[in-house]
Amino acid sequence: MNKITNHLPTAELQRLDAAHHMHPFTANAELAQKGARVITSAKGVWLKDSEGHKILDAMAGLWCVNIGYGRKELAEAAARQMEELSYYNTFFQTTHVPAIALAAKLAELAPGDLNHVFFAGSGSEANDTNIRLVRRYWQVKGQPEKRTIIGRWNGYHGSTLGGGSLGGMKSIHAHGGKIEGIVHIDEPNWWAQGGDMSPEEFGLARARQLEEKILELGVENVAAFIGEPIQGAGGVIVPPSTYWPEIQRIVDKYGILLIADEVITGFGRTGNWFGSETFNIRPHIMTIAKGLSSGYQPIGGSIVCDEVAATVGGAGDFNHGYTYSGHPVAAAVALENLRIMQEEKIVDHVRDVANPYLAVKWQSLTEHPLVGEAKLVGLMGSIALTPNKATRAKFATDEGKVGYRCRERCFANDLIMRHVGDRMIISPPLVIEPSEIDVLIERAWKSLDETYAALKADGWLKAAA
Ligand code: PXG
Repeated sequence: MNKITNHLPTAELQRLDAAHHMHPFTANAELAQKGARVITSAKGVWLKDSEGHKILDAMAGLWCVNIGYGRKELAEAAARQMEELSYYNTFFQTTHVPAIALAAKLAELAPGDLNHVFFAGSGSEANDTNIRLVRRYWQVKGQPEKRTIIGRWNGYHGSTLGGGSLGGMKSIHAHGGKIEGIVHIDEPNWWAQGGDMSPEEFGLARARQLEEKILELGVENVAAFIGEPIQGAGGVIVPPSTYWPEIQRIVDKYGILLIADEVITGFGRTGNWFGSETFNIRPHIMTIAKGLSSGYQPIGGSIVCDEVAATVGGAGDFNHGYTYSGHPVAAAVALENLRIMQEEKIVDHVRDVANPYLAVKWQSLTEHPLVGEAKLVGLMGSIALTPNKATRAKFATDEGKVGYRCRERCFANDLIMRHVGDRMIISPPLVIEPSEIDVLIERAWKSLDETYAALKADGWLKAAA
């Protein structure tokens, strides 16, 4: 049997990894020197590595393992589906039961008249679909010049050329460029950019940039606005309460399409099925991936409202699709994941148990000398590290260096907590229990203490001028 073995010594695995495996978003030569940590198995919220460490995964993999690791039911659903129908496409007037059932289930779960699903293999692919979908929509409506899409600086929508262009990460644009017809407005990041404004004033000001941008471009040229209800990869930036209502007002006023990228915020992450519900947003299209299958299979998609689906679907072929759109095995696994989420009331667990329990402890981290603000919505949280809380100062060292050191301390303490710049972020599996939250907080305090001591010793507690 051709079994994938874990029995090689760690150093040998690391050597092979360094020799042959190109890691995403990684300085590969640097990692080769150090050796990647080899993860071998996982159960619930816990990872195990090749050295036997038991690591608390407060990132749910990459924001995706919502129901926790190692659920046998999903493995069985995959095996059953592979035996029955391992693959068939949905391109040429055929369909299959898993894609039908999953599309119908998503139409039931999604708010409003988001009733139609275009499947993809990932969030990036789904956002590429969205670019073509909104441009095609306006073309069919007889307004082909309406094709510019407005996104946000520091937004993240994937790393295909389309997804990376919708996103506002300059570091991504710098590697391979950006497609035409996508522009960006500033993000609603009050902590870093709010200056002397109150969060509410700042939220309004940032949302009004959308109106300014529409007027500058001419509404006749604007197809859509895309945003994550909460920016995830950008550092768990929770917008001020005034932000989304104002965005919604502007979108409604000018009649452009609204795409809510729910790749992270979907499937319970914010304490509702979708972040759009948490923030009272009414998107025409929702991007989904990650928690849709809890990461057990790669699958994503766009959930599309009646009007957009009818317009695009009523005008002949839409020349777009992926070999694995609606892949039967991925769809069967996603369905089983959603069944578990519903039957075990996992969204209720987030809202009624895990969030309230974590919220108090998460907020108490602001008592630590390094921690400025602490934000938590559902089970998506961030803390801002700062040398001066009163002025919300940045460190004198390059942005991200302190965050990186803190992440290294977390790693050493068997806690996966990521850094984005000098913000530390969490997004644990939604099934996390209070006793596990205690461990998370204990390890976070220890890591912060160690970071603080190290910064102090190295003279790194200085604020930027
Ligand atoms: N939209 C959003 C909001 C995302 O967070 C994507 C689209 C793209 O999904 P795929 O499946 O193509 O990766 C994402 C993915 C990070 C990190 O460092 C975040 C993501 C992916 C990789 C790394 O936080 N989010």
